[in-house]
Amino acid sequence: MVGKLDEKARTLALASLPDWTPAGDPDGIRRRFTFADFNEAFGFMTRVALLAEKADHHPEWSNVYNRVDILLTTHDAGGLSRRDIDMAAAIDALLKH
Ligand code: H2B
Repeated sequence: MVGKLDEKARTLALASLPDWTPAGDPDGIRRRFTFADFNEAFGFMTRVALLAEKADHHPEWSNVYNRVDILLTTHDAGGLSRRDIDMAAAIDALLKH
């Protein structure tokens, strides 16, 4: 079982993820992704889904045409945990190649 990040770890982790914004309710981080069209957006979602299954850590998300909104929070911990930070970094890495 993974725990919520304490204040110091949280600040440090957020500094390493400049494209993600703290979200209040539920406690987590969010990022909006915009693509050329639905096909690109859904392809991205497919790759995130594979990551999520592998990590057993699943996003709260929505998609409207070319836009994907992702919120990462850890249900088991009731807030932001290391698992969210790792998942955010892995999602960011998908876009670098
Ligand atoms: N995803 C997220 N975002 N938070 C969790 O706490 C979580 C999860 N827990 N995916 C996992 C699945 C857990 O329910 C299973 C049983 O491992």
